[in-house]
Amino acid sequence: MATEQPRENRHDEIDAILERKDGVRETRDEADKYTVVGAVSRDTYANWLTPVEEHFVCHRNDIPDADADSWRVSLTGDLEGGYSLSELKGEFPTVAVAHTMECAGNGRGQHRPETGSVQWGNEAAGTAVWTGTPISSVLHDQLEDVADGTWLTAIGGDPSDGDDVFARSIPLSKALDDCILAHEMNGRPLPPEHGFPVRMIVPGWYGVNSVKWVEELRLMDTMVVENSLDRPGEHAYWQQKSYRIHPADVEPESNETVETGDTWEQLETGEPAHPYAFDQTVMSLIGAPNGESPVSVPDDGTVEITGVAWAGDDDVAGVEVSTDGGDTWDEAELFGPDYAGAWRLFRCGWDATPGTHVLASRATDERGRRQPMRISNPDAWRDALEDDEFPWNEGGYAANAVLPNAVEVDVESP
Ligand SMILES: Nc1nc2c(c(=O)[nH]1)N[C@H]1C(S)=C(S)[C@@H](COP(=O)(O)O)O[C@H]1N2
Ligand SMILES: [Mo]
Repeated sequence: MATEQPRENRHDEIDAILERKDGVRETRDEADKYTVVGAVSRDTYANWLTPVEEHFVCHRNDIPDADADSWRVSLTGDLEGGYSLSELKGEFPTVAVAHTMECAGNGRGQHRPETGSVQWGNEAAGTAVWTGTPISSVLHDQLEDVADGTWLTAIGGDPSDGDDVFARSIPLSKALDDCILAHEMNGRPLPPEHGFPVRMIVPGWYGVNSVKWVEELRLMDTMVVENSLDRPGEHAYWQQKSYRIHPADVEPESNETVETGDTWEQLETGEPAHPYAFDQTVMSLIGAPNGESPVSVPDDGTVEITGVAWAGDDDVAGVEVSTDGGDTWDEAELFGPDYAGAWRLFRCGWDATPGTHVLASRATDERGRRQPMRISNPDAWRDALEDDEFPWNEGGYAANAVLPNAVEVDVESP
């Protein structure tokens, strides 16, 4: 199957991206399939806005050679028609949304034993302001009599070197709530690797849902399953097989629908048995100190620890910071911009003493769900959450454990 083959072009793509973006570096991909670069430094997580140069990139197929003038987004399934890029820009309101994009595989490299594929540490997250056209405006005049439980499937125009189609479905309710077809990133035209000329942005949901190079939006009674689409090839790989959270040696079942897009709720309830990577689980990262160079204590003795915390569709309720590797915790202060779907900055003063210290952060969302301390062993799947562990899973998805993201900091004597 296509998705198992190494991809020739990925190294050329990565080299070209590294030339344009000096704030990212290549990430190890065991299978040599993905174009993957991630944030060079934790400094990215000491700031609210991620410059394009520092924003990670992740995709499986070759970047399509797109012409903005002839690109079209067709509306299919229970929809009809379609729009060129200039029609999308000209016929509908333009909005901007702030979105923290995190690859569902962020933290995969923290799984022991290793899970294969892309070995992300914590460098696959970033917050950008995306400009584009609201899905609710594009679909507005075609949505009379639409039933609850309808799904919207976005299909990428990236040519697959096998036969899988990059198609991802989200509940129509989410699409109408806050999703956009984006054509700018941080006020600049969309770079090719981020989806030029037009991509979905699904605020607060894992990156895989934000389909790049969108060429078709399809309204359906179910999420995409095999034979859902009017085109050749395998349709459901990216929705039903890949990006599912499951223990070792399991092939997840295909579902036509699920009750909730809340990934954590699916994990907790076991419904469906193998959750989908939809909205992002509660997570935080310390950005400063970055652990790369020693810290000198300022005259007043207090070092400020700064980081970011996010929780998908939910708000971050609070963040705790530890300076002793997770033994004791202090409450941090949330500050700065507060947009749904985007991370919050946090800060906490630290009376630093000379020596080596392990700093960690732990966020809780508005529903009281807190980041677990570590990733479980592979056989602890079902009980993991109760033991304050994130369930090791074969794809390495949705990991949000505290300790693997801790940062070791040397404090110099004055
Ligand atoms: N068409 C298409 N869209 C895609 C992908 C892809 O392979 N093809 N990769 C997805 C994944 S896994 C992620 S994490 C995000 C990354 O978006 P970025 O590269 O702009 O950061 O794009 C998503 N959209
Ligand atoms: Mo991803």
